[in-house]
Formats: sequence, C-alpha cells, structure tokens
Amino acid sequence: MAFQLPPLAYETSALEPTISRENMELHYGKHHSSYVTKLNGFVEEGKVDKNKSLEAIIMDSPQGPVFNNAAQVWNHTFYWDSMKPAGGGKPQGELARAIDRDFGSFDNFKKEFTSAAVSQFGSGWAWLVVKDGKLAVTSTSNADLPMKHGQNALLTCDVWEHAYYPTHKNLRPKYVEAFLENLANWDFAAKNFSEAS
Ligand code: MN3
Repeated sequence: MAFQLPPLAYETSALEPTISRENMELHYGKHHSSYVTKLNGFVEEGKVDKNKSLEAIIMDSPQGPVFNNAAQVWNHTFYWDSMKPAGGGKPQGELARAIDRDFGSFDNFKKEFTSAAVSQFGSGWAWLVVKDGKLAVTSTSNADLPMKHGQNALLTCDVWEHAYYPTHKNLRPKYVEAFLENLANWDFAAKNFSEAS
C-alpha cells in the first residue's frame, strides 16, 4: 500500500474526557483510516502517482475525490499531532510573542480561534496559520487546508460533526473550549512556527 495510517502518539483513551475513547476509535480507526484506504484505491486505479508525496498530491489536485481524500489524510494526521494528553495552557517563547504581537493577547487569540471554529458552517476545520511571518486564525470547509492558500498550518481543530458528536453531541462550543483548555499541543505549534519562519 502506498499510503499508511500513521500511528497515534497516544492511546485512544488518552484524551478523555475531552474526547472519549469511542470517539477516537471511530474518528481515527474508521474515518481517518477510510481516507487512507480510498487514497490507496486511487493509486491502484492509476489516478494517483504512488511516487508522489501526499503534499504534492494535495497541491497538484483540483477539487474532487483525489484532493478530498489526500487532504483529509493530511488534515487528520495534523489534527492528532495538534493535541496531546494534558495539553492546553499557553504557548511559550517565540510563538507566544508572535501571538501577543498579532492578536494583542493569548485571550484574544482564543476568542478568535473559538469564533472561527464555532461559526464554520457545516464540516470543516479551524486553524492557526502563519503567512509571510504573520499569524492568523482561519477556517476551511470540508477537506480544504492552509497549504492550498499559501499558508503554513501551526495548529488545527477538526469541527466535522464526527470529531465531537460521540462525546459532546451537538455542543460544538463545549468541544472547542475543551480542545483549547485540555488538549492543544503548543509544542507542536511552536515547532511548526519555527520551521515556517
Ligand atoms: Mn475528522
């Protein structure tokens, strides 16, 4: 198989109670896995060059099934890394200074990120991104992602219903608040920021 489901860095129960084990098993084991399987199907059908990187497939594909499945493989891997057990809190160092510079304060960043995540209509993603050295909060629909817009992703929150319904039912704001308070992996975001700058 050309593409593999990457291993999680933590147990499926490790993000409880913010994300239940059942929720993780469904999301990682069924949804993410299914995007990988479909992408490999396109390789077998000759619609995707197996020697291309995932990023190259995403950048070279127009909107459609190949793009959707490749981008969702990338988005989910990035989302798992955007969280960690006992995460949350505040970023440190260069990233913390850039957040203060570009959002005014960490609290303002949290408000903007929460608003983007909660108001994204239907399925999609909320992101902290950097473009030309400046931080911004964005949201994207369905499988769309920052690299298609010339931005580097630093952190993401999946706001598709499958990401939170098994744990929080329809309460997306509760999920987003808990994501920031308990799970956000600021070490990962800081590493992405240093690599992008
Ligand atoms: Mn998802």
